[in-house]
Amino acid sequence: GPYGQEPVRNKILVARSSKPCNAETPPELLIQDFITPNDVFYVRNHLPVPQVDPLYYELEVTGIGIKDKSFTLDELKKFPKHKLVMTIMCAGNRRSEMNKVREVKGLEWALGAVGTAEWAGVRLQDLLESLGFDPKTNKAAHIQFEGLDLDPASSPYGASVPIRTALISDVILAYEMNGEPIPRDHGYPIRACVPGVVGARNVKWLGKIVLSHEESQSHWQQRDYKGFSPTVDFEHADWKSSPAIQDLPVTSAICNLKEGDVVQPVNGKVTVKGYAWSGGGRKIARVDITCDKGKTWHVARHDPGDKSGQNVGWAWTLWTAEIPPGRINNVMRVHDKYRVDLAALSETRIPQFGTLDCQKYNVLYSEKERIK
Ligand code: MTE
Ligand code: MO
Repeated sequence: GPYGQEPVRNKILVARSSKPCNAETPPELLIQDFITPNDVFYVRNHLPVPQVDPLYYELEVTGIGIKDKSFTLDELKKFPKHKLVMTIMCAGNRRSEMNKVREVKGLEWALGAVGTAEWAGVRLQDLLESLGFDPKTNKAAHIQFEGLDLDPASSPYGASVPIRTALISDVILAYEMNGEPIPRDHGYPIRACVPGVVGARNVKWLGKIVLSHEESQSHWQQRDYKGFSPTVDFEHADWKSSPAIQDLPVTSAICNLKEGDVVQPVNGKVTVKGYAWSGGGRKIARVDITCDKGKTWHVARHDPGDKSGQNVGWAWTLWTAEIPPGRINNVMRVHDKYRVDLAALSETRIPQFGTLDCQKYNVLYSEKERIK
């Protein structure tokens, strides 16, 4: 069947569906390192993973104001190689927390549909300029990306981003992930890496790029990945009335503690760890955590991030905070240990709702600054 050629996967990933494969990183592995190893990076597939022979692979590039051309993998690798340290997050990340507020359609992700890698490949702008693209005169409004994965009616997965996003940000067409050829699950041999925008636009198994007046007409651009008023459900959404999600808002999640965990303070403190990230290149300036509904705040420490200093805002911040448990509201004392109540450990400060996007429930308040 169509799922007979799936790659072998690390069993440590937490499965959310099997055909197609959707699986997330366990929380303790997310915060282990700034860079998420390839074999534990979350997998979000809508369709079977295509089998691509690198010898026959071609990337077709076409559209407004450029010469049409198909590039082989070798031709793509002849362009200057650029590196990009980038976090990718699925719009549905943390939907299971949102479901506690109001049930929504979609996979039951916990907080592990996110990860950070060093991607390397060709800058989209370099590739387009080799085809005569001129940013000053070009009339295209959108860049469409098409995957080589096909639905049962043989339509490919597709998405688009506004041309401005593609040119002001460091968009690359990656052939490497953390120094290795991109694994099949993550888009072998070429993947569009569009930093700061929702995972869904980072098209894997890239087969075609189109410069167009229009957005991608694919199902995933037009009738999915949009936000609506809380009372609108998936079946009754007026899809044309809402724009396609691009930048994601700021979010922050606790990864080392679960609801109901029993912890023993060390030197009178409980350690809390997690990640924080915002779309749009808005680098995390600070993470604050409250245990008393916002009366007092503890400033978290940023963990050592990308050593090469390449985290210009496209990647997450891992953080650690030490909190005196005595001040944690509603936390039950069990002898000298404490039972964790995550609702008491955090505040919802970033209300954001959509049928598909999440109201992030277990959030810390994160300050952010725009860097671009
Ligand atoms: N690209 C193709 N061709 N097919 C897909 O199903 N899924 C998208 C995006 N790119 C998808 C795709 C979604 S919704 C997300 S969140 C990311 O890829 C997931 O990337 P990952 O599996 O490498 O973590
Ligand atoms: Mo996604």
